[in-house]
Amino acid sequence: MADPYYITTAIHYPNGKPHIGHAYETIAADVIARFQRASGREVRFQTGTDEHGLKMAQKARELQVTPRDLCDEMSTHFRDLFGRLDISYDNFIRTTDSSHHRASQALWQAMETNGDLYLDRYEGWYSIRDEAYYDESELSEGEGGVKLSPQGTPVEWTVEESWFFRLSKYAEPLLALYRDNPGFIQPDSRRNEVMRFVEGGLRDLSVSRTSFDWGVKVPGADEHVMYVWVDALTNYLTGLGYPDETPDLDKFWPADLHLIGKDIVRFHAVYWPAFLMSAGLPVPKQVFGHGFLLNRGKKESKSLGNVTDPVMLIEQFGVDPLRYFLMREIAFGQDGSYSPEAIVTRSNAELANSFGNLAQRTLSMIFKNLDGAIDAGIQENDADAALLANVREGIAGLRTAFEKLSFSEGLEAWIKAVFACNAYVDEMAPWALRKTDPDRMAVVLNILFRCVRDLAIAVRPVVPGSIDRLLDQMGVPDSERDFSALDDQTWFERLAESGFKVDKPEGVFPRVELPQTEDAV
Ligand code: ME8
Repeated sequence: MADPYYITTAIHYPNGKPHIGHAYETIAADVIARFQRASGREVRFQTGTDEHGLKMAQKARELQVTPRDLCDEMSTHFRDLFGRLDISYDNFIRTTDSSHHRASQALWQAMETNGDLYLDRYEGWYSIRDEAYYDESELSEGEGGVKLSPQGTPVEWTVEESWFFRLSKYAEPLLALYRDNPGFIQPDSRRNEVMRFVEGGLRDLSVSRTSFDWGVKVPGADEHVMYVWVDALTNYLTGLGYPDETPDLDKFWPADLHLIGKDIVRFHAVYWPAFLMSAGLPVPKQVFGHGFLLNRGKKESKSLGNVTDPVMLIEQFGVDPLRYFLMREIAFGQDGSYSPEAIVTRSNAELANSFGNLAQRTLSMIFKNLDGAIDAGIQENDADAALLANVREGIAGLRTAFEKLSFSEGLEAWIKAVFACNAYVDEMAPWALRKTDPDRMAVVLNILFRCVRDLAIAVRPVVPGSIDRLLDQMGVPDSERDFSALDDQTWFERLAESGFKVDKPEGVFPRVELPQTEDAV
């Protein structure tokens, strides 16, 4: 039986159209999901939209639409984008779904039964943009004496009757969790931040609001809606059928990985495990806080006028060059920058000129010089064996790095193996062998065919659409595109015996170009 693997992204606020940060996180999660599936795991991959809270209610008021209409419209944009990005999610959750209200209320009741909820009065600072409470000590002063949160967003003084969660009670159990499971929060820099925060002591958390009603109603206290983060975090359980004891809940909970951005680590690594402990549920295995994507080194914002629509990037460069660039260019976990020039440079150098060209040259020479036929009976020499070993090593490097979410490092190992193949082509010069030693040319081309197939399977989680078009041209069946196929030594013989012939190949990694004017991106 395949080992189950449950991965989630953050659920996104649909108070506007999706931005490049949403695309980045979801692509990374998709690469992980595809990688785990290719490794033989039974994967459940969930994403969605976070539709309640003051931020959504305010945005709807500003646009003079109902919150429901705003969510319906914007959530569709997220779903469309994820379709275009080839995101292989199993479940897209919307927190306005009735099943989610039911799950959130059940979790609330479990925390209440455990004596962790009480009614009191909240007085303190709240940031609507972050949907977060802050201590006075965390604030700084902005222009005109405005108080700002650590994220640089304005805060306002809030006074209202509120339910509280006994977060203070969980400081010690949380610290024990972090100590016993060093991998629970990653990367280490984020782990250290969270540990310092919890070591400073935790205050009870205000978990309901009465000043607006766009949220999940508190059971037995209808004038309260839950604090949006209480219901938002519950989405990870809702998607598995909670509170019913479903087979999915049994199989996939606790989650293997909550993939989120660095700004919301506190919610996932402090509040969420505390809620779960209170409700008597197991905590997730890992929370990974990735870095932020910057546009030429700057945070995108409407006031700077540098907001990029990810759909435009896909239309400009194609989905796979974008996916490859994001995974290759940025050390996962750290902040990273992107620009149209960087996407073009990376994609052309590695996808088009290196791997694409290798595949295209190989298939085209087999088509032209060997009548498209594959030959399983070849005798390899030392140089051939060395290349095959090099490719195996590159793929092993990719797999080891991807296991620890070091995508850039993994793709580095992979591209080195691609370079080795191209050096081999240049050295062997099969076009010259065609006249001098056609038998040796056949060996060289067959060795290359094997290398291309293996390298294609290895990189498939990153650029799935293009790789599937390539593997179709190579006669590799759908059922033989996972990592287990890399260990199967019989595939080549079976393919040769099947009488398969390479047809005139079509390149799958075309060169991409910069838009005519900067404004076009
Ligand atoms: O925080 N680069 O939603 P959100 C990389 N609804 N990642 C970025 C980014 C950037 N420039 N900007 C945002 C929320 N993100 C909550 C989550 S989960 C129970 C509730 C990431 O739409 C951000 O860190 O503001 C988060 O992980 C995700 O995009 C959604 O952000």
